[in-house]
Amino acid sequence: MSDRTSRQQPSDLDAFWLKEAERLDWMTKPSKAGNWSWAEDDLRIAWFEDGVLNASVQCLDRHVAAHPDRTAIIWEGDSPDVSERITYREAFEEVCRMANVLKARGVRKGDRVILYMPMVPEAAYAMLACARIGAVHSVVFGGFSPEALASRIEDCGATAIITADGGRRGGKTIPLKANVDKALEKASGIRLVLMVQVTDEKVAFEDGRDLWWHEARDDVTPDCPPEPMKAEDPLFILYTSGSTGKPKGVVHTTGGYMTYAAYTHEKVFRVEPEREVYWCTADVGWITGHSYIVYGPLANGCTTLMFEGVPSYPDAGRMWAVVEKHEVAVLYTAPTAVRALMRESDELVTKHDRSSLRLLGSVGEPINPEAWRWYHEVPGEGRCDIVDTWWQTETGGIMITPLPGDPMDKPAAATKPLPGIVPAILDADGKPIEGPGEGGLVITQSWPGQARTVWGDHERFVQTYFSTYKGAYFTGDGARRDEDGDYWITGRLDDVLNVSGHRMGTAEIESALITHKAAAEAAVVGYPHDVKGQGVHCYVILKEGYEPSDELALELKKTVREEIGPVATPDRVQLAPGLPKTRSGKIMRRILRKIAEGHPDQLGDTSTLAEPEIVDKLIEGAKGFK
Ligand code: 6R9
Repeated sequence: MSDRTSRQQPSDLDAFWLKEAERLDWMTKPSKAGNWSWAEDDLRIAWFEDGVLNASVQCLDRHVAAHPDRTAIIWEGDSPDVSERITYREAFEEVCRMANVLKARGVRKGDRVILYMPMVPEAAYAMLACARIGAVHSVVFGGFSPEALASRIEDCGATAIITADGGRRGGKTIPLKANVDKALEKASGIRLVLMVQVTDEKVAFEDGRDLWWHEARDDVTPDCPPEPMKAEDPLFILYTSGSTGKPKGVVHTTGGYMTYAAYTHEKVFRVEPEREVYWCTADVGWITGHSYIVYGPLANGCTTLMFEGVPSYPDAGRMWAVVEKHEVAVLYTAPTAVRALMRESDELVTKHDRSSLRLLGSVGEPINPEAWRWYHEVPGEGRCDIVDTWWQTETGGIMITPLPGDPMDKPAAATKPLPGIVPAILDADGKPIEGPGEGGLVITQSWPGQARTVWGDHERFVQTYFSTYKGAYFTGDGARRDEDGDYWITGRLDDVLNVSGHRMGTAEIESALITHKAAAEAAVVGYPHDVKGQGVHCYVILKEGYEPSDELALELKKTVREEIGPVATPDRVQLAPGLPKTRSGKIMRRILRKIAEGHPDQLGDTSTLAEPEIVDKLIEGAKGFK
């Protein structure tokens, strides 16, 4: 057993990262590592600047040369009767074909391509096909609404979309193409909609714009030379929620991101590529799907499992059935799935053979010790280590995590940073806390996987991450360091919710609510939820002339679904007579949070409120919720 506390940090970071970059196949090797400044007036981040490479080559060509017949992707369908194995050679050819189709339809290096896909192998092909020709992909989660899709198309100025007729999830069909059509009534600039046939959904077809993949793929060759990309050319944009305004298009570039995805995937999961099956249950619409279903595992030549469905279909034993069927060695999933499954009978787990399992991973939100223990004891039979990996869309890959072989004596601790990552905990004045203590979690030195900017709004990037603490990247999370120097993530310090591992801005949900004609004002807070981690509690003030009713509350929930997507559906809508505001008009969210959490006795000082009597009415109104 290795001793966690002695995890080695390199003394020369640049030399360390330059060495790590050697794990990639460069067309031109980089001669230097980092070139960055985190000064507010001169904020720039570059890694391996003079290197030239192509991300798809890392994931395909070099493995096709070395082991063409190794399985690259195991695809498990929504239906338990359907699965497929795709070799590195087959994946390579499909990616080249898709790249050629995009090229033939005028997609060029630097163009933005939106992917709105179900969890089918073509989603991975589409990402890699864009990478192959130097187009910048932006995957939009299939659970987002046409409105959310439209705003992302517009924000990044995309010219093409790759989608499917529909997606299958838990026995239901999601009308992806119909959603695209709706989005395109609002967003302009799209010249090509490439559509994969997945379901038998009837779809509209617009000649000249729409194209079926299965028809187009036969007109092109399975060979497409990779576009030479500078290390700092963008690889993808991924939209994520913050505490203010619309979601931000986080930009990741080629050389640094690929180095970091490959490095962390190997370091944390230690997959034996020629033997083991690795399964990350995320959706490709999230950063976890980017780094740990597609780019990391494929760069390392692993067999990555892609699951189309949900853990609860056809029953809550599905995850373990898949582990058994494909002899999965490493399972990487989210606490929300663990919590949902632990409510079911253990027999649904134990009736499946899990002897192939070696390592269990957790990501996306804090895992509570109870869920950690169940995950360790029941699915993991007490013999599989757990890696509870803390990281973010903006970090590109895993940052702070236990490693396999570490003592498993601190359930739910993030423990130590990976070699090369330098975190710190700062107090309210921005002073570093040495030794045990709690405060804001920052990273003090750049690393290759770091996001470079916000698409089209560098100033917002600077403001969001580098203005809270001078000269440090602020994560938005709080953390505690214990006597052994181990880190524990305490949760977001800003107005970002984490619902079932999905990041959501309270401001976004508030804006969605007030698009309803009856809503005058809204305030959204999170509250502890047994399965989702956090639930969404909305306080809505109605306009003159509207009366509170259950129907109106339901309509408001529906409005959020339509504006953002099903993932953001509020758990509770409280139609309230007013909001607790200070005399200067600032909403006191602390009070709203305490009420939603069911702790009206812990409101603290309410003397600065303009109308203190509102509080009692809010407490009364919240009593109806479980
Ligand atoms: C990878 C991903 C990032 C936020 C992050 C934090 C929370 C993620 C966590 C965790 C505690 C973990 N978070 N992993 N909190 N323990 N192991 O999830 O990216 O969607 O950008 O969310 O999620 O609050 O700041 P993203």
